[in-house]
Amino acid sequence: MTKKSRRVATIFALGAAGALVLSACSGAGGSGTKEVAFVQGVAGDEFYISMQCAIEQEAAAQGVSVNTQGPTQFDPSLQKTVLDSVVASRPDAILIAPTDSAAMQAPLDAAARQGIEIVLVDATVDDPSFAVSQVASDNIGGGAEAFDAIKQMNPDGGKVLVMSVDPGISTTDARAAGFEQAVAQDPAFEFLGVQYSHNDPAEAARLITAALSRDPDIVGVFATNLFASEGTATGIRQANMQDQVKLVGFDAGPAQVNQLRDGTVQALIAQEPAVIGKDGFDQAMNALDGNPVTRDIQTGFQVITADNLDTDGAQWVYRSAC
Ligand code: T6T
Repeated sequence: MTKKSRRVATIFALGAAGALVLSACSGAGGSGTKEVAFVQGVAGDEFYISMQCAIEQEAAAQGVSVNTQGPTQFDPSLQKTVLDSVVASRPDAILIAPTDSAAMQAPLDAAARQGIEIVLVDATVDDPSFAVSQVASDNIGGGAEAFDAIKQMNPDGGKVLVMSVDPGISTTDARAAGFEQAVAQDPAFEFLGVQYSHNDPAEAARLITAALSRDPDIVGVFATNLFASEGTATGIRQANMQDQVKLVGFDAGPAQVNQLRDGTVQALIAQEPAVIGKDGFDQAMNALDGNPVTRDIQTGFQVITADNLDTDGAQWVYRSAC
C-alpha cells in the first residue's frame, strides 16, 4: 500500500446520517469572540462535511464561533451569492474552497479588501496573493498515483480516459494534469482525453456509457472527484464491464467505498479533508492573532483498495455528518 500522507490522519468513524444541504453552526459570538466562516464548494459533499467537522471541532476547542455555508451545487455563481452574504455578516476570517479559479477571483479580492482574512482550503484561484494561507492536497501527485494504480492492473497498457468535473477547478484540473503527464511517459497507454460531468453522477454515467460504446477496449478510467467517481462506477456496472475497465476514483465517500467493496471501483485516492480544515483554521487564527502564518501547506493522500479497506484504510473514509 502506498502511503503519501505527510501527517497522521484524523481518525473518523463512518457516519450514518444523510447529507447536509445547508448548515449553519454557532451563532454570533459575544463581543471579543472571533467569528470565522467556512464556505464549502458545495453542501452535502462528504469531503466538505469532513472538513466542516474538523473546523468546528478545532474552533470549539478555541472558543471561536464558526458559520458553515455551502451552495446547493458546485457552481461559482451560486458560491458567489453565498460568499456575498457571508461577507455582509463581517466575519473576522473566511475559509473557502473556490469552485472556479477565474470566476471566484474578483469576489475574493473584494472580500480581502474589506479586511477579512481569507484562507483558501482545498481549491485555489488564479492569483491567490490576497490569501493569508492556502491548504490543499497534492493533487498533481494524486493524479500520477491514479495512473500508477491503473498501470499495475493493466501492465500491458491500453486506452485510458479521465472523467472530471468542469474545466477551471484548480483541484480536479491538477489531478487530470498529473494523470495525463504520467500517461504521456508510458507509450503502452493511449490517452483518450478528459470528459466533464459537471459534478453530476448521472452525467458521468451517461458519458462513460457513450465512451465505452465508442471505445469498447478502454482498460482504465480515472475519475477526479467523488461525484465523477460514483457516476462512472454506475455506468461501468450498467455496461457490465467492471472486469475489464479498471476504475480509480479520487476521494473516499461512503458510497464510493461501497462501490469499492462490490468490485466496481478498484482503488480510491482519499484526501485528508480534516487536516485541510484544521490547518486552514489554525492559519486563520495565526493571522488574526498576529502570529507567523504558513503561506502554503500541502496535505497528503492515501490509496484505499479492497485489501486495506477494513484495516488501515478505514480511517480515511469521509464522514456523512459531524
Ligand atoms: O474532490 C473534492 C474536492 O477536493 C474538489 O475540489 C471538489 O470535489 C470534492 O469536493 C469531492 O466531491
